[in-house]
Amino acid sequence: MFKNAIVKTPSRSMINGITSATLGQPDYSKALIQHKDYINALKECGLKVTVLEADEDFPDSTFVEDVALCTPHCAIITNPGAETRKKEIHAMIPTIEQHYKQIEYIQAPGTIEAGDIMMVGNHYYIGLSKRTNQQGANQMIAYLNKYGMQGSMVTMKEFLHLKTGVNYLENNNLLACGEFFDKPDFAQYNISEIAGDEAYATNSVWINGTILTPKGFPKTKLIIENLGYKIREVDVSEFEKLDGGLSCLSLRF
Ligand code: CIR
Repeated sequence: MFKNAIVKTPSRSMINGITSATLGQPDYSKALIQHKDYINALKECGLKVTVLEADEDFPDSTFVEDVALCTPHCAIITNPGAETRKKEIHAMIPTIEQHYKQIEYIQAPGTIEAGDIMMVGNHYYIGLSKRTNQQGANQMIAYLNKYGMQGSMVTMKEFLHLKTGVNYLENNNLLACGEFFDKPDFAQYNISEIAGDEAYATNSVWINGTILTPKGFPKTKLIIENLGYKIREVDVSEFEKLDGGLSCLSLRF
């Protein structure tokens, strides 16, 4: 079970965030409303939410998931692969220090963004994406081992981050899209395939028994319902315009 979440208010500069999407520029006022509802959803799942102030210097800094991995035993501050995102870690460290005694740091030339890390119990899958390299993954696995956890690397080429295309919903259930559907790494799980036209909804998140899922993806919603979960839909259309999914908007621990 998770107890805490950290989120960060979107900045006005988010309209200049990195994106590969062709959905147009985000509407800032709408993004703020959606972000508030996201916070409400986290609270409904029983989390105590720390809300960090917006930081205009970093357009993508609302996607806090990428800058730290918060495990039950330690937190690991990442070294984001995107040049414009590297310094986002500095504003996050003091907040992490309030929650963790054991904090580790990924060092260059290692890069890693925690959107590439999927937790399954004590095991962490690490996607080797354009943002996460092998040195970063090796450092991460060494830290996980130091605290009694395990990690393994997953090759990938289609998605921005690992969790853009695959997510663990607990109880052995996995949502997977595209290249991740038949990856041997995940063969042991009960995999539900998410259709290409709903790929964005693969990034649905288990929080204390409820699944947060993006609004507007009926086929995925049905799949999750049929797996027996309670669902909370959240409209995150303005973050989708920046390739950001539900999980990216919070650290949960
Ligand atoms: C980026 O490209 O870094 C942001 N626009 C989106 C980050 C999304 N984060 C995630 O999937 N964990």
